[in-house]
Amino acid sequence: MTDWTTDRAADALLDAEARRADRGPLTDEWPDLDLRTAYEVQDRLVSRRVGAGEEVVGVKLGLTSRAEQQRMGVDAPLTAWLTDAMVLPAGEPVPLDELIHPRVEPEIVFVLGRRLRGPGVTAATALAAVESVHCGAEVIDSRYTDFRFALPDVVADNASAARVVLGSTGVPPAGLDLALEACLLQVDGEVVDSATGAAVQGNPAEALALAANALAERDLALEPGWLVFTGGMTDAVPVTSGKQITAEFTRLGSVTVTGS
Ligand code: OOG
Ligand code: MG
Repeated sequence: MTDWTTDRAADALLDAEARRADRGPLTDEWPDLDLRTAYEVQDRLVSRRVGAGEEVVGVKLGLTSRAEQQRMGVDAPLTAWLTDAMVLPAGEPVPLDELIHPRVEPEIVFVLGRRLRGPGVTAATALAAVESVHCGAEVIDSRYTDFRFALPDVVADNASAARVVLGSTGVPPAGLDLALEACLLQVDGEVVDSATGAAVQGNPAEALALAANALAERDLALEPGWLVFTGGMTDAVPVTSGKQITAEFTRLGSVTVTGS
């Protein structure tokens, strides 16, 4: 028996975020929390946000690259929700006073031109629904102490979603080789990491297909106009006051995130 419910878990995570108070993993207190129930917590949490006036603007994938999976000790990709309140306009500093322990990671981002609904979506059919490809940066901010969690914990926590920054240059997918698209991650002008799109499930289009097929299992689809953040290509780096983190891509331009 447990006193935990999906409602109570969603409240606990929203409360941790609002108070900027990190907490222990849910699974410490709710060891039976399984993945299915964790997605229910995630959905509940996002319904609360929508009830408070936010709008869903897309999805993010998490743990699609080995770099991210190894760091977290978790070996499966997951999906989570993005709302308009999470979108940080390019050039605006990360509001450190609203976050717990934010980290930044470079991502390849799709903007959808058409609805994409699984099952059976392949990388090729997924790309056909894409209007433009952008570089991006995600600011993750786990509500769990030291980013320590098991897979159901991070799913419930909406995959640590906090802010997303979309690069301003949109490139049509035709003519891009997203597996070869490279990214240099720089902190205060120094290269600290690099990766290509192949780090993300072999190709970010595979991650997009994965998202469509995973959502279909819950009878959900990716909608036209939505953003899809395909997952960090490198390990995420902490963003602190005054620090400048730039992700520079081969064909997709660059995006810079600065700590306020
Ligand atoms: C989970 C979120 C990971 C990504 O792109 O892999 C993620 C976490 O590491 O806190 O957003
Ligand atoms: Mg991410």
